[in-house]
Amino acid sequence: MAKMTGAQCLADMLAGYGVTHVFMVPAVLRRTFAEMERRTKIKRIHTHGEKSAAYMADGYARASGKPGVCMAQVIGALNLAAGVRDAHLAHSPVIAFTGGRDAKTKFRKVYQEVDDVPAFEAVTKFNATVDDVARFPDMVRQAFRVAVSGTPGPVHLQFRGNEGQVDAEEADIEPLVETQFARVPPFRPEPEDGSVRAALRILQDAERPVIVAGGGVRASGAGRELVTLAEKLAIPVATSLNGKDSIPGVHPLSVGVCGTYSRESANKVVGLADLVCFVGTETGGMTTHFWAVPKIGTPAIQIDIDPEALGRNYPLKASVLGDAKVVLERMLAHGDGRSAAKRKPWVEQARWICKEWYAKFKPELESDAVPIRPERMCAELTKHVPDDGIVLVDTGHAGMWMGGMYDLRTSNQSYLRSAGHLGWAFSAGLGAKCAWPERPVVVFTGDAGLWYHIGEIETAVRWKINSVTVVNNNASGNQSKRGFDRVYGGQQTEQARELWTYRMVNFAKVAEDIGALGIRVEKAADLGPAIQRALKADRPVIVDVVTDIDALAPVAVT
Ligand SMILES: Cc1ncc(C[n+]2csc(CCOP(=O)(O)OP(=O)(O)O)c2C)c(N)n1
Repeated sequence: MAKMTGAQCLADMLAGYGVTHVFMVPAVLRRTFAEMERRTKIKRIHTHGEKSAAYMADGYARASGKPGVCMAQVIGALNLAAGVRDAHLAHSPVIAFTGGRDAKTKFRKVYQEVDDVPAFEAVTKFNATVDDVARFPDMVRQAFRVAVSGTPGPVHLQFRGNEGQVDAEEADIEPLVETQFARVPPFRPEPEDGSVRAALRILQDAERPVIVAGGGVRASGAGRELVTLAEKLAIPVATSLNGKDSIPGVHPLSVGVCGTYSRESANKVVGLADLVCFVGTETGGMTTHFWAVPKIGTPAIQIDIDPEALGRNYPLKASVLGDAKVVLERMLAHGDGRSAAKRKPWVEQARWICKEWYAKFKPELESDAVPIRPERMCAELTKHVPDDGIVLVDTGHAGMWMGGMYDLRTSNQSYLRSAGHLGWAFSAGLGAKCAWPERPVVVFTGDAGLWYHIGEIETAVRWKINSVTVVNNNASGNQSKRGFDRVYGGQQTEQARELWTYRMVNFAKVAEDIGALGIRVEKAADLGPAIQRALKADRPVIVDVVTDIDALAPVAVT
């Protein structure tokens, strides 16, 4: 083994694992950055905040399946931890590096220093310190292994020294790389044959079954197998928000997103089902509308790679432990297509429920109203997002509008959503575009969501990260309107609006000033052409859409 510095070793290992971009606010691992320039082609994306750096790494990771790497020096570590929280909630393989305490000086009131490690505990699968340069190879390998294995998730490594100066030291080390752990999934655990057959028997016996597909289907790359099985056995498919791209929304068996930020048709179909088959979903509160859809007690079966997920929230008739793609392949191989005939009336009923939903919302989806209706924005995006587009959606109202009203048209389109943090989508979209420069990336966010990290427009311009961000600009966080009406006993006071409204700002102008392309849209008829122009611009674009402050998304039905 040759002597090398930690910086040389880390730069070589990141390149070896196929990392193309890292996202950070300096100064951390400075020597590693210098070695990246000398030894690798890795792009070092210097952002306007650690939280947005973490979101970019998260968008990069979810869009590509490869770990996204973000970094902060000691004073930015908790900002970074805050940003890693969404990756944790979404099971996204983000690797966070921070600078941290040195044994020689800790407890002496070192400038900017607190013990940051505990803050990462709640939001990571593996949270560790690298105290000796000799540990670079094994700790970095472990970071990649943990991030992508099983149910993926974030990892934190704190390097000794407030800026991780341990990277300057030398040791006899080898930059070992295990490429198997360079992306999700590193393993495809085979299910027990008996468990597959037992689950399949229950599924085939059911007259009104529904599949609820989650983000685990995307992690496994099992969309095609899911749709083929649903077609073979004639089973409607609902998805979680995180699993929305498991099946195109235009597929005849797709009933939409179920749960809280959902489509009425999905909740109705799940509610009527005599059996629910959960695939790669943690059956959390959002997906089940706090365990009301389906009701606890509804017969259920579940497929997951994590044994602890099986049966956590719904008692099961059968469970299958394994990789989603492999399990669904096995079910397809053993499945009896003849059992589909008895489900014809059920599939027709599900289709009818979907048509009923569409008829109910058609006026808003096609509305020409001024200010523009958000539903019309969703319908225009359904039409204009290219066949291989990646769509990223913020939370709150953005999650409700797009979760319920937007449809993927092809299985090559991707849909990624904030797992709860307002302000995630714009930055995550930049990360996704770094991972897929050749695919169109379209972000949907509210104005409150954009404000969080609006400074990253400059990052996009500086690095030519050409995502398109469509802003539902109602000069407010109007999702909060209902909540404030409620606490004021039915109707809030005029003054209460100060709790959720903002100044109306022209984000197109702001974008232009920073060097991006800004397009302001005030009429619904201009939306489609604006999106098309943005997609062709080959520049970072903000499409600022002036919308109705009184438009409220429909609430979940049970
Ligand atoms: C970090 C964080 N803080 C607070 C919230 C609560 N929250 C959810 S939606 C929302 C307002 C959303 O406003 P905007 O993005 O403008 O969309 P609009 O409701 O106007 O459509 C807020 C404050 C959150 N989800 N995340």
